[in-house]
Amino acid sequence: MKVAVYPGSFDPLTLGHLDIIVRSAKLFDKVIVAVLRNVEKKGLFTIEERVKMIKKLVGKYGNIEVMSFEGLLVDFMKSVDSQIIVKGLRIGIDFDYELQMAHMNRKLSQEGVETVLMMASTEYSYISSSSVREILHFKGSIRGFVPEEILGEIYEKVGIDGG
Ligand code: COD
Repeated sequence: MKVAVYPGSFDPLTLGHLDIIVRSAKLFDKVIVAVLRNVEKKGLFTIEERVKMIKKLVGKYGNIEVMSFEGLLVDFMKSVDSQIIVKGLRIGIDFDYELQMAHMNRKLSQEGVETVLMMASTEYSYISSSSVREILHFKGSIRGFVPEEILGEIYEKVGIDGG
């Protein structure tokens, strides 16, 4: 069984992330969305909130799971018995970063883990969680950047009235 892991911060999950999740679920038997619990970086949403929102979105797919992890990604990969990391690529600088991470993770896992890079869909290739957070900071509308199903939770968290 081919189990792939799609790791990230997902603070919050965007339409670009969801697109990669759904597309990779067509390629692999199972996809685990792994939300990093980063003790050094607080983030806008708690890990529990992020996991809950993602679960709400992927519940209808039979082969997508959502989990959180701490520490090294390669250790998490081992714990779920997966050898495939999925990452999304938007623009050139994503490639530079992901190339380095892919080599790091391959070496750290003693060549037990491969990274599969998936191109972002053109319509989502400019979306990032950081720009979504910035728009929220200024109480702007994030409709069209994150899935409609989680807009309510996001607006409630930051105290925006409906958008
Ligand atoms: N369209 C398509 N893909 C996208 C889009 C979009 N609009 N936006 C983001 N993505 C991709 C990103 O390129 C990335 O692949 C993924 O989605 C997740 O994105 P983010 O921003 O939520 O998550 P990151 O980049 O902060 O996640 C970093 C990790 C959690 C993967 C990384 O820090 C990690 O593995 N940490 C664990 C410690 C470790 O093992 N480090 C490696 C050894 S040094």
